[in-house]
Amino acid sequence: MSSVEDAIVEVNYDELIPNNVDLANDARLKKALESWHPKYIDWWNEAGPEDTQELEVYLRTAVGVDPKGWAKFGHVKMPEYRWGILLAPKEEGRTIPFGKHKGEPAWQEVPGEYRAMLRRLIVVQGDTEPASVEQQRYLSKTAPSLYDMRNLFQVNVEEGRHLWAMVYLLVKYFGRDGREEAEAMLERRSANEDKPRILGAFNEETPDWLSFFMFTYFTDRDGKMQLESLAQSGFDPLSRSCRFMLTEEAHHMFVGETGVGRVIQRTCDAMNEAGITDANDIEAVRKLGVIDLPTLQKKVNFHASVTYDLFGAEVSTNAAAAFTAGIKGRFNENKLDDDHVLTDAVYSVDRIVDGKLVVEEEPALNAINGRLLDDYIKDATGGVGRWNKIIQKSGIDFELKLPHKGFNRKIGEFSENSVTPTGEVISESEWSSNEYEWLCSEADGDYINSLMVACREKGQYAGWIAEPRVGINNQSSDFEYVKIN
Ligand code: BYC
Ligand code: FE
Ligand code: FE
Repeated sequence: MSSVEDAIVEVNYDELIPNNVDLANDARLKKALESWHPKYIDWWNEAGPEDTQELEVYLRTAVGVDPKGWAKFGHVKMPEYRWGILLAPKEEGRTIPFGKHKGEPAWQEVPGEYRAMLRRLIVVQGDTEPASVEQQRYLSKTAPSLYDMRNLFQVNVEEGRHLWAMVYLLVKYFGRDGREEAEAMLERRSANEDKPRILGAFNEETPDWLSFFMFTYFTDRDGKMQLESLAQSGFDPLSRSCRFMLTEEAHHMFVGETGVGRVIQRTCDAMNEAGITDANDIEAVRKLGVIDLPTLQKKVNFHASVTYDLFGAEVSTNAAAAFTAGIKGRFNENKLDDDHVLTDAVYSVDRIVDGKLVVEEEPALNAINGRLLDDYIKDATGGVGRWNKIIQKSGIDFELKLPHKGFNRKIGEFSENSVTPTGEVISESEWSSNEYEWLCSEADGDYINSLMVACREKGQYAGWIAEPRVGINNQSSDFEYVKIN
């Protein structure tokens, strides 16, 4: 690639597709992306946020990739949002950081022997992005405030941009089959029986705002872990794409963590005002029109466990092959202190043998997914602790917990067993009779739904959620985040 490309840090907005990849000088790529663009807009209008074409939304748009000042804010209509292609700056002399090609120069083109593997990973990553937008299609109707509505749309347009990032890689580096994969991204639909999205969690519903906040806390965090592992890739264009995507991802998890935190705050405040001290008195708390803490725990159980499944089987030869090939690394690979080849290393894997939880050593290469899941669980613990601080400070006796790794699993070591949130192995019949102690029942869902009424006045917030402490981009909480004409 030319040194011209390396020098581009500012994004060129004069072109139809803003980019820092010197699109103007790559006629074939430009043509392919310009023909994909209208199909993308059709998809957005058909499957993206419903009836929102005329709304003017206070969005950030990436205008560069300098970590200190990469975004600008302004009101835009979403179909006119400038979805662009942005890569983190190239690191001169970068080498492949792990696997059997460790130390060789990073690949600037697709290595032939790993083409199929690389394409598969890029397609899986890309598929999740539009899937999440589809899952969130109807939420704006019941937004608890303009501030929240704006955050939803911000997440949506950036997930759209993440799709662009993967489509760029497919179209630029994978020729004809890459173009076919790019089309297929717009054809699959979340939860569609005939052409579902690829991974389990992305075919689940996001039926209410509590689910949205939990999703952005738990499932966008899988995005963080996976993108970080792909950012280590020896295939440099993938690494650079993912590094920039991670910059945007932080806000998605912020929306989730603060969203759940505000729900907790409101519940605790309402309980204190009413003089209710027993957090488990669900009936009394619900009479206040707020979400009781045990129901929040059930939501945590659901979203955490379906997200655990997104790591694939803990022991996986696919993951071993991708690591050895230098295509997908571990979380923070560059900060780990070992040989980064792992030929003789071992890793502890939790599993069930004869009905009992045991820990067994596996070759570390085969346990790459298990390790990433463990890293994820550690990463997800922090925010749960901050939620508990809110409860504690309110003087209420209740503690939220992440469910055990084996709870409600459909994929991997625990998929054949029933495990409680605290990690007890139980029979199928015990599971069936207790399932709704741990996961939301239809009645719980109906209750949450009954609270979902739109609040569309500036500075107004629905009764089940506290106002944010700070607004977006230093604006106040009663700023007109969305102009509804
Ligand atoms: N559902 O050896 P296995 C994000 C399949 S989220 C359905 O167990 P492997 C975002 C698997 O595909 C991040 N199928 O696992 C968040 C394979 O099928 P094939 C998304 C599943 O391959 C919020 C077979 O089972 N990015 O960005 O080592 C909003 C055996 O596979 C599932 C990535 O995931 C499942 N849960 O790992 C917006 C990174 N799990 O190939 C966006 C790219 C496994 O035999 N993907 N299977 O037909 C990967 O690294 C890997 O594909 C996986 C699976 C980690 C997903
Ligand atoms: Fe994303
Ligand atoms: Fe995200």
